[in-house]
Amino acid sequence: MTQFTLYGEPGWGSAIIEAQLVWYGLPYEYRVIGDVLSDAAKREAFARINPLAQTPALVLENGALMTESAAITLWLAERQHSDALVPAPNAPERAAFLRWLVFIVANIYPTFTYGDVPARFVSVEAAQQPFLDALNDYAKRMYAVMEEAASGDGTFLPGRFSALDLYLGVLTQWRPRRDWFSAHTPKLWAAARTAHRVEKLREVWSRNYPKLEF
Ligand SMILES: N[C@@H](CCC(=O)N[C@@H](CS)C(=O)NCC(=O)O)C(=O)O
Repeated sequence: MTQFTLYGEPGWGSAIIEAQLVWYGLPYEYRVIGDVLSDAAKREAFARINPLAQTPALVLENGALMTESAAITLWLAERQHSDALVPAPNAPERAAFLRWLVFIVANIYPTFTYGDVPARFVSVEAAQQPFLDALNDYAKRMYAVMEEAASGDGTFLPGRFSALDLYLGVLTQWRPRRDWFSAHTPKLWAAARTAHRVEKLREVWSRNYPKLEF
């Protein structure tokens, strides 16, 4: 029985939530939103579901809409009564998990919101490339901060897999691209690779990143 509807686009942020639905074995229907960054009609249609026209957007069993990947991540773990991807409230690594989950969505994800189509935020054409360059430099600085905090154990948190590794599995497919991550943030890249190699997620990764090698 289909319980959830995930509005997504292959390769985009919906992959973070798709991986979790599959991890927990939750049936879902996947509705493709299309390239809402470049197609105005698709954007308008999707904005009728999520006013921000952003994915992930998840319709729950009771018909309520949930957006914001970090909120969905926390909610799914609570629903499943599982600490497999989200450390339990009393776990020693809970504080670090929450810190870095919010760090990603507050500091890194917005560089895509503003950078994917710079003209939406910077009307002067000549200023768009410098704006994009500054955003990309900023994102690199944020990743360097995360690299400092990463465990180096092959997962972001010391000694345990978590949803942070799923985020890294997705984020490292985006700007500044996987070669940059493997060269400059090897601990983050190793955590991403650990996520890519989770057997039950193999199909999710292949659907979203057909060129990904395992
Ligand atoms: N804060 C949101 C960000 C979601 C987001 O920006 N998603 C991108 C795709 S990776 C998107 O749909 N962008 C379309 C847009 O911003 O117009 C989250 O964490 O879920």
